[in-house]
Amino acid sequence: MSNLELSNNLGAFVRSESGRTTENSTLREFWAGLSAAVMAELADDWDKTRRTYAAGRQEHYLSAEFLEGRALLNNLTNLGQVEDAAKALEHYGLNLSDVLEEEPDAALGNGGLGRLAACFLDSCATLNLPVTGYGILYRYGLFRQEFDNGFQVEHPDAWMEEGYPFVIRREEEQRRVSFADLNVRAIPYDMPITGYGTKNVGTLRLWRSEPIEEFDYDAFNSQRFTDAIVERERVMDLCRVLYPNDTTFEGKVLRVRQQYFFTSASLQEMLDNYIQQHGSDLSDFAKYNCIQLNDTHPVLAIPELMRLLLDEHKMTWEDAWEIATKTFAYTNHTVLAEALETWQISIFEKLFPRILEIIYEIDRRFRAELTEKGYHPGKIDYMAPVQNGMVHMAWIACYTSFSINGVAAMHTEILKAETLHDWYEIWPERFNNKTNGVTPRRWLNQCNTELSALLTELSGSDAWVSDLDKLKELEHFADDEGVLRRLIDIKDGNKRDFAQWVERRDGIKIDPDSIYDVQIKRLHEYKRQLMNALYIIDLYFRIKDNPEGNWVPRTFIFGAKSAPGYVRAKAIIKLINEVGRVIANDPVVSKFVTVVFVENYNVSPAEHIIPAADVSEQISTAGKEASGTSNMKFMMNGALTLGTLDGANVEIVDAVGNENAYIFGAKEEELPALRAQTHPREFYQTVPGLKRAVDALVDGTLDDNASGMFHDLLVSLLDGSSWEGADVYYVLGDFAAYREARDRMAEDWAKDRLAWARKCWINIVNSGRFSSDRTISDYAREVWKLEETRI
Ligand code: 26M
Repeated sequence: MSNLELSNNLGAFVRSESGRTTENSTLREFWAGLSAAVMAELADDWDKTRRTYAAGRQEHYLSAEFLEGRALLNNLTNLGQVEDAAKALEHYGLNLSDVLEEEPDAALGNGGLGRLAACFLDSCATLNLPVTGYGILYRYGLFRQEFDNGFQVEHPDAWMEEGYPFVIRREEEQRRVSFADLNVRAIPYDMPITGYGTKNVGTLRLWRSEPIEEFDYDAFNSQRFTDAIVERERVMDLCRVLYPNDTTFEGKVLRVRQQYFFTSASLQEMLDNYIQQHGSDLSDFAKYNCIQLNDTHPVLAIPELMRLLLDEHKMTWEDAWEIATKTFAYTNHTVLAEALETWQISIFEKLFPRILEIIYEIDRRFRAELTEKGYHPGKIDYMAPVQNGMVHMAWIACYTSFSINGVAAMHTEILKAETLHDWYEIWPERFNNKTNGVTPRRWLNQCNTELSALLTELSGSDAWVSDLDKLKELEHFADDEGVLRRLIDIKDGNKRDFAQWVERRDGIKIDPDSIYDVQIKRLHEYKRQLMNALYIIDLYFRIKDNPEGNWVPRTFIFGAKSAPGYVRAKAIIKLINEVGRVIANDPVVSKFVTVVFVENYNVSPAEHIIPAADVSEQISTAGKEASGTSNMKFMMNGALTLGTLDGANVEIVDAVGNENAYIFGAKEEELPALRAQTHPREFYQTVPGLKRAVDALVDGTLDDNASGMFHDLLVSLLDGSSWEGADVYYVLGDFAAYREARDRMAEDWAKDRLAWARKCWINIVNSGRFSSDRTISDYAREVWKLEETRI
């Protein structure tokens, strides 16, 4: 569609959305109309891409979560129609960025794992790779967070209740999924995934459950009307809500139903497509199909593929197993023991006895194979798919998959040495690393237009947007004062924009001339937002001690959701809000310090926060954060990392050099000895500032509204409990090093903005290896064996 066409057509699309004149249409209806115009524009190429991909080798990305965020700007950019859209809207007296802000975030994911899946699809489209994402069309995405007196409260996120233009229902491609007690229809809703500089349009297919018959007419027409309605709701329940946990596993029946539902529907489609394209002999299935399992959430696809091949397609076990072991690849995203999925056998018995039977057979053959190989019975028991009345999803994944990967070099090493050590010993060739990445389209080109314009100007083209390694050629500008001054101006502009945005959104005033120090990620003890808060409390006291001191003005920015049942994480949210309140009410400290906790943190707030950040807090206990991905988004946007040697931080420092990051704290391999050496109470007593900061939790400085929450935090640091030791995450142990590094960082920033900007520049131009294009190229070449396929 040319500029002229968009201008001419927009009104019609808007009127068809609103059923009113354009004068009387709302901003939201303009958003819907413009989005509909974009969908119309994509339709032909999308169709063509789907048909082209169906014929050749394909990769299928199975994930319970896709955290897509907003779609309109991304699609307009990829179509090269941002300017046209802005002009078309101008005609109606409207501003494109206001219209864009009308779009709800598609928050069908919790955090890192779900957002990674979204970045991956973006890269697959851009690289013309025949990849399709499969997931669930949750009616309610991740809960909407509100603060009530500083406490997190959760509200439902009915993100598509008013209609959502970026998914198309494909009635004719529905499948049937059967549970022992329930049969449902799976209806696909397809979302187009556009790429940069290509006409290819990939697909994210989200399944929604519906009753087999619109109503049970027998019941409906008899005295059992309400039973019919209730039964219908039971089916709709399946896709009702995204589970908001991202660390601790909970064996909820509805959750495992969701997992089976979307994996079964996806596999049925793959098999049907194979038969249509290549005939009914399925022996070459693995030649044309590869399935990546995004953590263990879709691992039921393994026994389900076996069931379909055995029962529906009458294959022998050996032939079916041969296909399964050549088809599946598994990605692990965590080493936290409490996150590993293990389901009670009794649940599987009730929901899908045939699947359980198949799992038992996998288990029997596994035990036989390892016994044959001469392994110790104790080890076999530990590694077996079924043990002690539980089904171990990760063990099924490891046994079946031809590829097992971690998400950063350090994480993969920990998998090999610890979490999956026994598997590594037996099948070392299966293990490989794929360090995560993020899409530079959304996380640089779209969210930071000024910096992007500078990069395009200096490199003479926008080729860097789909080849981020090109930025390396700009490294020499690190010694060009003119360029560094422009970088400083751009950052200052972004900081002013953010100050405006946050004031309008949350009513908080901040000083754009202060250093913006940011920690945005899910709230978890291992991520140590508590250590960050203790630093701010300590700083508060230090400023009160010396109000005339030459304090660097600082804005501490947080964004984080806690799992609704994670009591200690919720206490930390309350604590940060309370620290912010106390500081805001202090006439002296508030001159230098502001704490902003951005409510309902999500993808679109991140797009406002990251371009404005000076400091990127990546402070997890070493060994706990598998990779991290916000660390990559920050460096791309010229923020400096304040971090531990954990996850992908290790590779970031490797890329930029020690002098261009602020690394502190205990290393993973040092932790056991350090813990044995010093009791947390000793740190508490001796580390400068620490006792006073910790005591503030309980001495009346801070108010937890008599909930006892802050006292519990103090106990967790100093004493632990009957089930865990004191300071499990080494907050007190790392505090001194954190304080030193963070103080030094603020001073460096205030002392010499040019030297600081130089470091930022080095970070930006060395972010190429953290593009998800690099990650996806590696998967495509080394795991998926996938060729670029242009339409
Ligand atoms: C499990 C069972 C029931 C309900 C929910 C879950 C669940 C959902 C999400 C468990 C874990 C989930 O996500 C974990 C996650 O996001 N891990 C992060 O993955 C990122 C991408 O690889 C890494 O960068 C982060 O380090 C890692 O914490």
